[in-house]
Amino acid sequence: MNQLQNPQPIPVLFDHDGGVDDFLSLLLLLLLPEIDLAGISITPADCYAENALETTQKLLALTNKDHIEIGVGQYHGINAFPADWRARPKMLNALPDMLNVANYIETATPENSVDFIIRKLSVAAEPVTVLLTGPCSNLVQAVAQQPAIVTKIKEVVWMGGAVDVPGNVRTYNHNGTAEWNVFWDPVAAKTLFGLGLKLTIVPLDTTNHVPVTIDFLKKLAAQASAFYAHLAGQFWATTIDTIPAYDYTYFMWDVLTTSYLAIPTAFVVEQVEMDVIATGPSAGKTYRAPGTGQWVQVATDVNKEQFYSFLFKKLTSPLGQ
Ligand code: AGV
Ligand code: CA
Repeated sequence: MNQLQNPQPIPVLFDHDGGVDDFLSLLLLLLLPEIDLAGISITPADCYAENALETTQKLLALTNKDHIEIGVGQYHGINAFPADWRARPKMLNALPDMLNVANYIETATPENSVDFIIRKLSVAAEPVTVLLTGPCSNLVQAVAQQPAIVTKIKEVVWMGGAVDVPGNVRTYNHNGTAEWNVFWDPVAAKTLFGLGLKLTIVPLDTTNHVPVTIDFLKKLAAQASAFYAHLAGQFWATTIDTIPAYDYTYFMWDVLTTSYLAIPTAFVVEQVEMDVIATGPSAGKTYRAPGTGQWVQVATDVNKEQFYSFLFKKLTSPLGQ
């Protein structure tokens, strides 16, 4: 570790929703020396919780970090993810590298994510960055139950929303203007925007620039003798059949959002007054509301080359470098 560059790792609480992309984000977080992961909570949104818990525990074991505690959410949002999306990441647990993890810690009755977030923030010695790569319900419920924890939140960084681009929800009675993490619980999203926390969103506007490309995967495969590069390549390979159309293209949504913590200067950010539509055919739409909205920091663009090279470097390095 370069002690000069990283004198103090930043404390991060991570809530993810168990997608393949969320696990690549978790792997990246676990490999970043600039981050001190204070806890992981799961939202049962783009996954089934039992699969997501197993993958989370195995990644902790594979990075020698199984002291990190995990919470599992029991709240199910207003608009469920399609079942075939939710089932997909189960495949990760069938990959040889994951089947071969013998000694991982299995928690029989994990703490509820909301209680977990309250507990972790309450005991934090300094304000913590909360990273969300799924819906925001767990955090919003935690703040509703224990408002004092807001003083322990330094910043919320959320993969969510679509500001000046179309959304990615294609479902019955919806007009396509929302991004899925917001749509799952649009009421919570509206609440989150109103909490007055420092909030940075990484919406589809930015993530649309970083698809999972075969070129990137080929480059990573060439480094497959590095264990984590090999593992990440296997994970991404499970997403590649989502490619045929815009709606079904797999992007590095969560991985990009996670990278914001380590390479914020690679992003273009804009302060925007925004609001969320909570119900109806535009439920989950995040929109500019000048004069009436809440101030949100929006990552509107990213230096793609800087992002891909950062990611490549971290995934091909040994643990913690
Ligand atoms: O909308 C993006 C969010 C990200 O947090 N998720 C996937 C990422 O983890 C929902 C999503 C959009 N399209 C998808 C999604 C797809 N084709 N498959 C699975 N999930
Ligand atoms: Ca996600």
